[in-house]
Amino acid sequence: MSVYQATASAPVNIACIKYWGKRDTKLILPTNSSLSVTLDQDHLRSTTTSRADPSFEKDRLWLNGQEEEIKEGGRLATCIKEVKRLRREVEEKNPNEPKLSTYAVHIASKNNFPTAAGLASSASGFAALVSSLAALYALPASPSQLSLIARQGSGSACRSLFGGYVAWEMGSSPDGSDSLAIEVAPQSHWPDIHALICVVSDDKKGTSSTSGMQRTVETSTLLQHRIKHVVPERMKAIKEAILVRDFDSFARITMQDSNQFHAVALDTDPPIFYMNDVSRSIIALIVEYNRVSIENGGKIKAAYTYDAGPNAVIYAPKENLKEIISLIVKYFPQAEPFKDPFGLFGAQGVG
Ligand code: 2P0
Repeated sequence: MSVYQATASAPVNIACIKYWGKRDTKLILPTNSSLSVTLDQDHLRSTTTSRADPSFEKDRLWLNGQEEEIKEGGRLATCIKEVKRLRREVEEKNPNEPKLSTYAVHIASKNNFPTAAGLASSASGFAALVSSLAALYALPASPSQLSLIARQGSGSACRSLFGGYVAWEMGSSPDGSDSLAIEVAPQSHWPDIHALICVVSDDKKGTSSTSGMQRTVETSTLLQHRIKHVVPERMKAIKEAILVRDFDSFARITMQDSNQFHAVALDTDPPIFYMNDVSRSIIALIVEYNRVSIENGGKIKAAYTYDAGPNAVIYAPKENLKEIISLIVKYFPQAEPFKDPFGLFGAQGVG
């Protein structure tokens, strides 16, 4: 008897231009395009195994060993349904293919980092889920096509289908068919950029991204300005910076966009605070580090960015990492020691 099973894994991505706001909450269509860097190390990944079997009674999913309900019409159910739809197309074209789309699937997924700590676990999770189902069903789909499905699991997940530098183009079609991820450049184009992740807290976050961003859409006037007048220009400029490997521009845009994302969170009613005092102190440290460099005729050496949580991600060229790590350890002596250079609190190559 044949066993139909496949395993896939996907890494976390960290946005430089932030996704925050939906114009369609069911299809997960964003109010602005976004751009991220996918991390390439083994320590921030989701790994998912999917199995189809005629003896299974219903689709089931386990996350880190705990069974999760697959709610009808919910995000998980939508992703599974959409991948099965693509499988049916394969079966219709090739009648000899086993009818896997008619079998229920069992899916087991695990993250090797804290869930919901502002470290984008839903991004790697849904990307790995869609990838493992696509492998199980041997779908002839490109990463961009799969990103259309992963997007419906969690918006930011569409960007984790690619390594390297990735854009999620917001699209304009009401059915979402052009709201997908594209590769801006592979990691190999600019391998010198590293991401240093400083885990300020691994507690679960207070306001989920999903509910927080809709509150922002409903109440923030600053968000409207951002969508219309800021993000389109920034998307162009940061893509250009990546293509010509201009770290100075990449860093300035990344820091500005992190600041504006947290400003729209603050402009939400009631306001949302994701950063804490330690987060802000790390910003001050990076600002000062860059100021001294520029004052001495140098360039920007590091860029901070924060997602929907207090943890800092610092992008920097590899040559500056040692210096940055020693600064952080000096000013935050209570921080976890750097157990290994690729731990949660350590240097990540991107890609
Ligand atoms: C991002 N974030 O671009 C931004 C920056 C958080 C801050 O994408 O509702 O978990 O599942 O589509 O993808 C978090 O939003 O939200 C996020 P849903 P998601 O990475």
